[in-house]
Amino acid sequence: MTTPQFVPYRDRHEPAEPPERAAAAFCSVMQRRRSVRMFSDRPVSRATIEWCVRAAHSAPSGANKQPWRFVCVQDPAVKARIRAGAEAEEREFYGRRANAEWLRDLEPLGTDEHKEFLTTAPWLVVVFQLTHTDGGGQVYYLKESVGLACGLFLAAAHHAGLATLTHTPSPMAFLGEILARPAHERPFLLIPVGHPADDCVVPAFACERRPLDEVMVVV
Ligand code: IYR
Repeated sequence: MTTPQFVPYRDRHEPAEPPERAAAAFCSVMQRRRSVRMFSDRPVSRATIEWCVRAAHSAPSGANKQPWRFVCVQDPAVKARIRAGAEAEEREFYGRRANAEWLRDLEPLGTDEHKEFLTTAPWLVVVFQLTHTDGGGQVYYLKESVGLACGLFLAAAHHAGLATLTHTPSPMAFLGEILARPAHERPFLLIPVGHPADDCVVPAFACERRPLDEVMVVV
């Protein structure tokens, strides 16, 4: 039996302005995030990526098991292998796997099997979910935990002025093979990170959000 230990919550984040103004300011930053598929090859320092991973790693997780690994790829040869693997899966997806409704839903995004951004972006952050801890212990609420960490990563990168994409070539098993990850690590999300290309465009449709009263219910 472990006796719980508590420490005072002293290092609280207390913004200079009241909560409503602070929330509105953060919202206006987050509303300018876009999923970007046109990256510049402009470098991004390793330290920047480390800060974003630290922010992601602050996420809550079931029983604080922190069931994630962020494999951060900058090696051009590894990026090229990842691109080849992803494009092979995407050729299958667009050519065979996706049904008609799915393909129709993707039309406004203008996506296809070509994934040039996987070699242009200076970093590919491949997020793995751990089906067990490194010591073989149980993990809890795995998808929720890793999803939260990924969300914080996107917010941290955006806050730093960087663009990201949540890319999910499916199936993603090739990522574990290329990156030689152990069996208890399952690929979860592939996040290219970098500066947007100077001539970057984003789908107009992706900027639209349903009105608040459709997504929020107050009782
Ligand atoms: N993984 C494919 C297809 C794709 C699927 C969804 I759902 C998207 O929101 C975007 C793309 C691709 O990346 O092209």
